[in-house]
Amino acid sequence: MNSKQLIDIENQYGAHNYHPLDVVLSKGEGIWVTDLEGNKYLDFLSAYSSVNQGHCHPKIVKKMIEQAQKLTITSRAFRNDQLALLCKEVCEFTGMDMMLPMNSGAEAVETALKVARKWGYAKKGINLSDAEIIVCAGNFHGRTTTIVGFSTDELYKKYFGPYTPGFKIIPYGDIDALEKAITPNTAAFLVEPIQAEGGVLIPPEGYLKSCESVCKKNNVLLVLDEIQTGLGRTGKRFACDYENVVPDIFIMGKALSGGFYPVSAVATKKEVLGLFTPGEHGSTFGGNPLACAVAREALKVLQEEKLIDKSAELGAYFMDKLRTIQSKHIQTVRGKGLLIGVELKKEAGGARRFCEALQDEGLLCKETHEHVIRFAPPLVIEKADIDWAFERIKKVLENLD
Ligand code: IF1
Repeated sequence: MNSKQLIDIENQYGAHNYHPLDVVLSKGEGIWVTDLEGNKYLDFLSAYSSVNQGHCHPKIVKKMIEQAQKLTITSRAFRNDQLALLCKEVCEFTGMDMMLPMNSGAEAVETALKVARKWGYAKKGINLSDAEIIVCAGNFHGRTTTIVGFSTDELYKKYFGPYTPGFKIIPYGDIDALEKAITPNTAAFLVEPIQAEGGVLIPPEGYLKSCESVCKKNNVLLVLDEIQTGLGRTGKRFACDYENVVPDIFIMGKALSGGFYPVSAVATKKEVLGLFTPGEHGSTFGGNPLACAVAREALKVLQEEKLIDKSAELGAYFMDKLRTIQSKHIQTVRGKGLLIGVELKKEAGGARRFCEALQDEGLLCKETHEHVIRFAPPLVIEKADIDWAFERIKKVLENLD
């Protein structure tokens, strides 16, 4: 079947909850993906930063096949020989004491919210059912009914209420707002170090550090959603490393499995995750041996191939180049590591048509928040690939009316 036929079938039988570019991919290798007709594209989205290690990384492929032939799932009713080592390795990587594995990012966020509430009651002494969690305007933490309830984007939440109570929304990047919003009932502050979906929004310098000290001073847990910004994407292990911030709760997902399989995790100091008792939380697939083996290898690849340093180096190189483009459409270029947003002026008519033009040039990008083109290639990209892509990006931004 060709792409056109598959698109028609998908449009007929699949729910229309996305508006994808009309390209049907059937192969991936490193930074490259290929469509059914054999056209090759440089992947500048990395499945929203899930394939930092590159598509179909051979070491992760090998590990996944080996594990799939041995044991895939036990459920947590029994132990398996991969879980313990993933727990240990994630704790070593994050500097935390305990971790809890889940599958999707949203599930890990839900896990963090649950354990933060329990901490509020068990440790902080908040009266049962009074715990509050502070979040930021413009947030993106996933699609579950609780999480969309504290979104500020009508598209994500409007028709999906009634919403879970107990959340307070403050402006992003505003430390005074955080101080003012905290009450004796505040258990936690949940925040993204960079709002990727919000348009690659970087808060003022020192913001996270101030959040850390305000949370400490008020006995409030600092919960960082590093699902997209973590694991090297921004040129550090986690984006909070730029300010030497240590959160109480790390949430990670996406590239934790190298994009092979949904694997997410919450990692904390012992006094937080140590509060869960048997039966209070869980997941059929969370912590299964296939997922754990894949995640262990994905973490190993990230470190062995020094992908975090590469992201910092090549990200800076790429951003400097992007800033030399003379285009009437560009408002600003911003980012950290290989998470880069090119914000277009309102008059440019939206980023979508630029993404479509880039597709014709062999680059797959996805607009975010209407006016921002996001560039987030797999971290295995080389300088020569960036140079190749840059010429095409420059051409599109300079030549499109
Ligand atoms: C979609 C966005 C990216 C995330 C952060 C939690 C989650 C995500 C910081 C939930 C997920 C995704 C999911 C995907 C599109 C995407 C996205 F544009 F919508 F915001 F990446 F930028 N925290 N992000 O970025 O993780 O449950 O999906 O595993 O929902 O369409 P998940």
